[in-house]
Amino acid sequence: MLETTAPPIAAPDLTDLAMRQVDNVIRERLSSRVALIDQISRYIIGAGGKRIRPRLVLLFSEALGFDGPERLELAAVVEFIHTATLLHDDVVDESALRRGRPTANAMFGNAASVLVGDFLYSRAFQMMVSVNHMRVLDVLADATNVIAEGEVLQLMNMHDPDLSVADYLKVIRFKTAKLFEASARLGAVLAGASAEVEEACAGYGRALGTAFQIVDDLLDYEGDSLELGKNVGDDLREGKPTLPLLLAMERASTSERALMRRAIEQGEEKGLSDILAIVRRTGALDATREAARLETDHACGLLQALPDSRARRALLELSVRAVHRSS
Ligand code: GRG
Repeated sequence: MLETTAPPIAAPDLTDLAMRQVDNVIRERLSSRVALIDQISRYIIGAGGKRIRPRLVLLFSEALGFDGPERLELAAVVEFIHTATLLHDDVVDESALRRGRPTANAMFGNAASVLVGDFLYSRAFQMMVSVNHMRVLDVLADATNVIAEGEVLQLMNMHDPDLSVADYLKVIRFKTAKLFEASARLGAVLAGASAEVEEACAGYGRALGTAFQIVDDLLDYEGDSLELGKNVGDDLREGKPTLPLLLAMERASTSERALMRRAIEQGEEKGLSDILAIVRRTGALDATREAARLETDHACGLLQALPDSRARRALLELSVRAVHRSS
C-alpha cells in the first residue's frame, strides 16, 4: 500500500489553478442562444458540486506529464455529462433537493429539466469532437451508453427485495463508476500512456467510483439532509434496495426482514424510522463503509503503476476523502 501522508513542504497546487481554468471553460461553453437553457444550466452548474470527475482528468494528465489544453476541455466535458445525468436522474426519482437547493425539476418542471440535460449532453459531444481524438470519442461514447444501461438496470431492480449484492454492484459500476473510470482513463489517453498504465488508471477510477456510490448510498441512511444538500431516506421511500439495506437484511431477525422486504416492495414512508434503527443496530452501516474502503484500497494499489508525484499523492488523498466524506 502506498503512503497517503502529505509531503513536508507542499508543492504548488497546479490542479487548483487548472480547476479554475476548467470552471472558465464550463462557463464559456454553457452559453446558448436560448435564454431558458442559459438560465437552467447556470442554475444547476452554478450550485457548485464537488467537481471530482474533472479533477480525475486533470490529476491523471498531470501524473503522466500531459499539460495540453485538451485536458481542460475534457474535464469540462465529464462535468457536463455528469450534470446531464443529474438533471435526468432527479426527474426519474422525483427528487426535490440537490446541492442544497430545490432541484431544477422542482424549479422549472420536468420537461425543461430533461431537455436542458439533453442540451448539456449534446454540448459535451460537440466539445469532445473538437478535441479530434478518436480514442477520446470511443471512451466517452462507451461510458455514456453504459451509464444509461445502468440507470435502466436500476429501474428494473426497484422494489425487488431479493436483489443480490452482486446485482447491486453491477448497477453502481454502470451508473456511477463508469464515468469515474472514463475520466481517469482520459488522462492516460491524452498522455499517450501504455495500455497497461491506461488500464491501471481506469481501474483506479472504477474502484473509486464504486466506493463513491457505496458511500452515497450509505449517506442516504446516516447523513444529514442539510449537510448533504439532498433528502436523506429517499432510497427506501422509493423502494430502491442499496447496500446498507441489503446488508441489514442479511443480519436481521425474521420479523425485521419481513418489515424491510415490505418497505422495498411498497416503497413507503411507513416503517422508515424502525428500519433505520435496524440498519444501525445490525452494524450494516459500518459494514457498508468497510465495503467502500476495500474498493479504495484496491484503487490505491493500482496507483503503483504511476511514478511518484504530487498528482499521485493527491489521488491517494482523494480516495481517503471519498470514504470519509459527509456530503
Ligand atoms: C444523460 C448519459 C445520460 C444518461 C441518463 C439518469 C441517467 C441516465 C443516469 C443517472 C446516473 C446517476 C445520477 C448516478 C449517480 C451518480 C452520483 C453519485 C451522483 C452524485 O455525484 P456527486 O456527489 O455530485 O459527485 P456533485 O453534486 O458533487 O457534483
